[in-house]
Amino acid sequence: MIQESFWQKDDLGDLENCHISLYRSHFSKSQADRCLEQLRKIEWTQNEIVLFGTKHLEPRETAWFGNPGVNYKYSGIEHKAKPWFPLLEDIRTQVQMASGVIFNSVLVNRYRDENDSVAWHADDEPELGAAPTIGSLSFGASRKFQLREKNKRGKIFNLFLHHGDLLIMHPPTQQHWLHCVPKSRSKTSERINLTFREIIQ
Ligand SMILES: O=C(O)CCC(=O)C(=O)O
Repeated sequence: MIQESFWQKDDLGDLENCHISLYRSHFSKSQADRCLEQLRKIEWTQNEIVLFGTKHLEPRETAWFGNPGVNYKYSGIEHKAKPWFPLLEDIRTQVQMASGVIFNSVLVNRYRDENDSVAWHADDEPELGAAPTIGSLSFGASRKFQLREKNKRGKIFNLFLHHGDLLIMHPPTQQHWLHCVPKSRSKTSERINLTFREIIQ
């Protein structure tokens, strides 16, 4: 059963050029538990990223899956797609049905604990095209997800993504807004997040 809710206007107002749908518990607890258990077995990589000219280990682990030849470059790293496996194909079908968008790839992210994070960014690399839709599904620990407008020191909007929640970021969100998952101050267990994308080839 799909439970759909959108930004609560009371909390967030009308966010200009930000179009987001949030489906709470899109996967039931038992489905989400099964996904988390299987996704844990992925072969993870911790990449080096370059920040202000210095190399660092990315504070999370990732894996890139997609159709043959669908490669993706971000933070200076070229990711070669590993082939889909049955669970990932099933999840992709469900995310496609909810979003109405066909995805040819997914970046799977593993936040091992409260110290893992992803910095402010937009999914706006040229290979995602001018108007990308991102389908983001979360399993495991709840983490804070933040949004703020690009090029502005304006308000930061917070929401928590829980086990089984699906967030769709529609166009033109990536052109105008940044998002991040900050480190958490409280002790946090593992979270696995999947961001489905369409790479234009
Ligand atoms: O973990 C998340 O919820 C967001 C991940 C993300 O923004 C990304 O991988 O580009």
